Amino acid sequence: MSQHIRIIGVPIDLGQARRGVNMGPDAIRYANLAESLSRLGYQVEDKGNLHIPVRDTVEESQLSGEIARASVACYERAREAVTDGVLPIFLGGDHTIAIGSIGGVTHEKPCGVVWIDAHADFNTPATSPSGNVHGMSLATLLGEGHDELVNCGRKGPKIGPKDVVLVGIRDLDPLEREHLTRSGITAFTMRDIDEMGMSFVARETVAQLSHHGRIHVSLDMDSLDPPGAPGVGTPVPGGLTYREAHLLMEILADSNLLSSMDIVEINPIVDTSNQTAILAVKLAVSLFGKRIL
Ligand code: B3U
Ligand code: MN
Ligand code: MN
Repeated sequence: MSQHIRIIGVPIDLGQARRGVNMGPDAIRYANLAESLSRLGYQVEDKGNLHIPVRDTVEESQLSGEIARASVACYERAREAVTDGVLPIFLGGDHTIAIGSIGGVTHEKPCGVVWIDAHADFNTPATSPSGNVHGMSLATLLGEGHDELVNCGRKGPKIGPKDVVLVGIRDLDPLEREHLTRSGITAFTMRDIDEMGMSFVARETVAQLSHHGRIHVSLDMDSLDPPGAPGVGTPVPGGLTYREAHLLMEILADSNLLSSMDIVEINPIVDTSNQTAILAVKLAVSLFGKRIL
């Protein structure tokens, strides 16, 4: 695992309707991400933010085009990080950033993806009730969605259904649910976590993804239970507890396979005292840290 971490901010809020998620990167920086990772012994470099147009200046009809433009920029940064042998952490922004981050880190070779989310983000323009692109990010990465997004960085699907495991799922749209069932993707719902425990779910997740020798963690903060992480655009009750989320990070850390990460959907406007970003930083410390004993 690389001892050099590169922070890349992607302040995009074009994939959903609520303003504020574009301030996520600064909220996470303010919660001391870089200092916390330095304390673990990493060399940490902050590359600042990608330039993303302000929501109010973008016409509705131009949204997917602008998201595509941002995704290509993010893709190039992700690809460059892999070439440079550093471990990139992408700070959202909404979950559309994963189109570019995961696209870019898989430019040369595939990697496993752990998608931690209350939602599956497996809508397509045909199944989505909202039309919001952040609810389509994973389907886009598997090759279904707006053409300019599916073909961002390189043509076609970026990952296959066996390359990704979903954890924390509890809110699916009806057609999205059918689409996910047909896809063959492994999804651990909150019910699975309740019944089998996070320890089993996390170990199964690693077992399914370890063959690629590299794991990307895409952490949507709405996977957490809203009382501990209120600063998200679409909170859903019944999420991961503090302890479940940390145990997941710790078991992923034990794999020694972590190669990149997204932290997405933090909205400081609806948060209190930046607690959602503070929690995200604690989770990143568990993900990149060593066992306590
Ligand atoms: N599935 C819904 C809601 C949603 C997806 N991702 C988030 N919310 N954060 C949709 O709009 O596709
Ligand atoms: Mn998401
Ligand atoms: Mn979500």
